[in-house]
Amino acid sequence: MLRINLILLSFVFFVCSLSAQNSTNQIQREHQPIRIITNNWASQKVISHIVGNIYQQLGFEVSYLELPTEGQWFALKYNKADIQVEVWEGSMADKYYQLKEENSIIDAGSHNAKTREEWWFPSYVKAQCPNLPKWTALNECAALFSDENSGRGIYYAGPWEKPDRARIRALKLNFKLITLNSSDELWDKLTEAYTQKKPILLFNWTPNWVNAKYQGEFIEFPDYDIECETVPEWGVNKVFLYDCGNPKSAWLKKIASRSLAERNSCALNTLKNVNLNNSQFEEIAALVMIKGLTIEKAAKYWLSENQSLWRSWISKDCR
Ligand code: TMO
Repeated sequence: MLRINLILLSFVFFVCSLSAQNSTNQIQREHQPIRIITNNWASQKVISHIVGNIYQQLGFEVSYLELPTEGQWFALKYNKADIQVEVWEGSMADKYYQLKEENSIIDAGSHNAKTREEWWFPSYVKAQCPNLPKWTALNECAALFSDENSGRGIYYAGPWEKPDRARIRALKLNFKLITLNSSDELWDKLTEAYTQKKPILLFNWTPNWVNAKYQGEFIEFPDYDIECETVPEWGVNKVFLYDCGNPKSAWLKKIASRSLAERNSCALNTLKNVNLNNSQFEEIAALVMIKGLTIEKAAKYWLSENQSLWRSWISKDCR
């Protein structure tokens, strides 16, 4: 009898300690820092810190993980990072659809902002190349964008995933591509050219701060179509893909890891509510790029100026 009681007692003890351990695990999981991915352009960094500050106000620990856009997918899929606040259709749709399809990421909804990522030139170039912004003007004026005697133009790209070499080939453009390592390097090139009124062709996007300071236009390539990227016979080039531009009114999404969705509905649902429009994006980027604030100061300033907006994003699950 005593022996059976002892066995029973130790069994009860075992079960209790198991469930105690389970709930500590759960608490640890819930208190695991929310790992926010920061990329390499201004609005993305500031909005990451805006969301990070909101999470901290809600009592979460936050950490920031700086990653190039190509590196973020692995981190989200394999539970090394939790959120990305700006996923752009023009440069990231392929990877987004792939990971969404295999159920490796959570779509946390779109911003109201409509986006475009495309080749861009300052308006003063039109004086020398009046058929711009049409893409066929690029070959007529390639020499203007050249830095050598070859007459071959230069297009400056940023470190984002774009099939620009394929497009140059498909549209038979007499251009070479130079990839710069950061948005800062792009803007340095732009500022240098702009102050001397020299022709330049570079990657740009909207919403962005650039349009508030420099006048310019996107190149009008043949309109984007999904078949342009999948059906070689589509478009002006019957053999090669990518004979078109990027979408002109594209989405801008937030995404989260499955881990975050499992461990924290307050954090996930608050992210789902985060929503900015084009002019808000432009203002946020300008705080850093025109007003010269640091990323964290820009985030704090924006939060102090937009209290009722960001408070409205906090999910009911958080109370
Ligand atoms: C992803 N980006 C806004 C740099 O084109």
